[in-house]
Amino acid sequence: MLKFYYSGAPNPMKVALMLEETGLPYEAVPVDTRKGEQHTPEFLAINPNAKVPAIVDGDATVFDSNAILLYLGEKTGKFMPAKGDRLRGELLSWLMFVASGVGPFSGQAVHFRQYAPEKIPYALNRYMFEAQRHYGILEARLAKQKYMVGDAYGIVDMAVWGLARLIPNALGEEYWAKFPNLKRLVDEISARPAAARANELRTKHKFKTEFDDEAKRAMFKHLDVKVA
Ligand SMILES: N[C@@H](CCC(=O)N[C@@H](CS)C(=O)NCC(=O)O)C(=O)O
Repeated sequence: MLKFYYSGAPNPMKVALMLEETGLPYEAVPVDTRKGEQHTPEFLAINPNAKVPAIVDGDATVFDSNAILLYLGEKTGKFMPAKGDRLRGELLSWLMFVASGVGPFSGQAVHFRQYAPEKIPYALNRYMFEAQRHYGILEARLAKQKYMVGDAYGIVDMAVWGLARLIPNALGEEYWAKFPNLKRLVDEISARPAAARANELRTKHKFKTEFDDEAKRAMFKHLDVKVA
């Protein structure tokens, strides 16, 4: 059976949503990143980048959330345009845009806003600006069409949902007002039974909640080294 290595964080939740949407049978394997389980040799053999999510599906090992969405979309033939469809290029562009732009910039905005030991105005301004600029691009797209690609709900919407639903925590509560169409999509997806099941999954395993020194040292490896 497909093994899904996960935690309740945004990137694994995109994949949990897709697994629940497709109805594929899977075994959820918790990786408690606050305890450092992402750094065990067993997990590094699955994802050398030491992050969740990852899946092992028979002979195939796939890591990085958007790569997994694409893999599962191709495997099932669901939630994405078929090979040769004119929308395939758009799908790849938006999927990569979310993976390489929205995710990293909003991640850094959260880091400098909530976790950096010093408040560095330059870093805060740059990452808050870039996070908003990226969400603004999604907002403009969703002002013109209901879903990110074509006229059907699919894997890019799931990728967006995983990250954008945390806008209030990541950027601030007031930011929803700037992105009404993004909020419309997030709310629509969150109301789906598959999203409820994905959220419920997190309660099946007990993950550490404290963000203590052990958690910081497991997730922020740069704290222990000086490279600049
Ligand atoms: N590009 C990766 C990023 C994965 C990622 O950042 N995962 C976070 C949870 S959302 C994680 O594992 N954090 C633990 C750590 O950084 O040690 C993806 O899209 O899957």
